[in-house]
Amino acid sequence: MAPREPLCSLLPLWLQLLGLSLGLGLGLAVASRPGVVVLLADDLGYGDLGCFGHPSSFTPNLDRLAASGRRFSDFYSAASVCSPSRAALLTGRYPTRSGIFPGVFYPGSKGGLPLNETTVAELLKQQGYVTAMVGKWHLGYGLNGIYLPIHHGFDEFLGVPYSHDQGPCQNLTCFPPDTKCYGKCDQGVVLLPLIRNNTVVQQPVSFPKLTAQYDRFARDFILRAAQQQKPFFLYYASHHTHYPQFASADFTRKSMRGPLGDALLEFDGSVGQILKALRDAGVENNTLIFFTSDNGPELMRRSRGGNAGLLKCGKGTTYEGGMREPAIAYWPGQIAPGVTHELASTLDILPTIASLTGAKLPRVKLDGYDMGDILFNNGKSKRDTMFYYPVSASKKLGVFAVRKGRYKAHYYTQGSTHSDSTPDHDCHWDSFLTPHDPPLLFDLEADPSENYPLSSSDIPNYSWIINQIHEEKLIFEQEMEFGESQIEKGVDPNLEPCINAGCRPRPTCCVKT
Ligand code: CSN
Ligand code: MG
Repeated sequence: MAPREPLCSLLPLWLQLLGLSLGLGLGLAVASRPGVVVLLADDLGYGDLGCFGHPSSFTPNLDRLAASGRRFSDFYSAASVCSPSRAALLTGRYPTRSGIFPGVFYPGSKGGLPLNETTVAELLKQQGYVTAMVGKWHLGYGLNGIYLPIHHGFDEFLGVPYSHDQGPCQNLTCFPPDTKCYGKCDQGVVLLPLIRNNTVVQQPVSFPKLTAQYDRFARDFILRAAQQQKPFFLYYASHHTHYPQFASADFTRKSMRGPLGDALLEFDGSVGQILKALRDAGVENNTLIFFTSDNGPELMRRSRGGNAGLLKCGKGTTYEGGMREPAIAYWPGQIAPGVTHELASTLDILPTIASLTGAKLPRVKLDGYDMGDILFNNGKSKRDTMFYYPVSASKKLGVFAVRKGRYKAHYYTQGSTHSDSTPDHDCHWDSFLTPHDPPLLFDLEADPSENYPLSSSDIPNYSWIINQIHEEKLIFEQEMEFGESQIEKGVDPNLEPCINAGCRPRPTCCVKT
């Protein structure tokens, strides 16, 4: 019997060619659509990492990303607390536009990130990406979890919908793993829920086991995507190093820096796990990793909070320590190692990823710029300004500070409870709202610590600089449209996530042991 003809030789030549070109086209398209991983730390300050100068932190994996990737010296989040900062990261828009002010979401918040906002996950889904989020969300839960990540472009979610001090944590094992949590957390609300997609699967979460679960979820997602030859987007938002500090047994008492150091070490371990998963999946050289933090350190927690390094104040303020963050971009073979002093922001992540993947930008006002030139050509930033809104952003007061180039002008300053207990009184809650006319002017290149306000006797072009900044502020504020506040919609305790639907009495019945 004659050997069977291979199938393709039975097909007409034009069909074979079509198949070949389709296959090639798809292959190229897949190769040109890189994996994207965004790693976000919580309340981690500018001075907290070894690669940003901390003397007793131990972060070997992040240091490796920094050594083989691009480290940013002048990278900003768009807010000094969680919810607005995360909204900006995911949408590329100042959180005033999406209504994420004042402050942060609570377990029973009625509002959330509006569903008509376009997230980077939604953009990437349109490009054929599979998408997942793991960790802290903090952009609302709402009625039956209507604001969860799975309603904002993420195919899968495993995590906690808000901060882990926004529940009674004193009964939970925390740090070290066999002891109760140190310090106070919110009372009178449900125990902290762990959510998979939109189902509460554990309440309360087990802090010492949480990170291992997250890492396994992330690894499974990456390996599955690679196996299916799908481009993927992973948003890993760790609870570390937000208060109260916790770590699993493997990381407890392993750092030189106490509870925060151990929590940071565990976060760094997750970075190592992600790198290993990418390597095992064979996609490390086709994946962009971007690491940063959501806001400055919570100095009120003393040595259990983070550290802003040489920057002034921390979380909750519009000083540099509140919003300038450590950041690293890593992509072997695509991003040359080094440090960039170019101005950049979490606002720029969406436009950068869109440009990288050929995604169409959403047809709304965006506040971000493509960082491609900084990342891939060691070039200049398209960003020249950064606007600093306070936690209680209002149309009436507008922006508190503006950075343009090397100069920063403060129109208002205000301390914050989140930045209490440092020696600098300007940071504390009882440094009340103070207008400055003319604004306090600092040269952030010569004086990154904002120690020495400039006057016309310090620099000859003082008035010109003040005028330039003022003009930028006017234009920006003219174009700023405040969205309806999602946080002022208030709270309804019945909306808090509960593992026993319909149980009474709340919140205590929402527990499964
Ligand atoms: S945050 O920290 O969510 O990381 O910003 O856990 O501003 O009222 C901030 N706040 C609880 C928190 C409350 C937090 C606030
Ligand atoms: Mg935070």
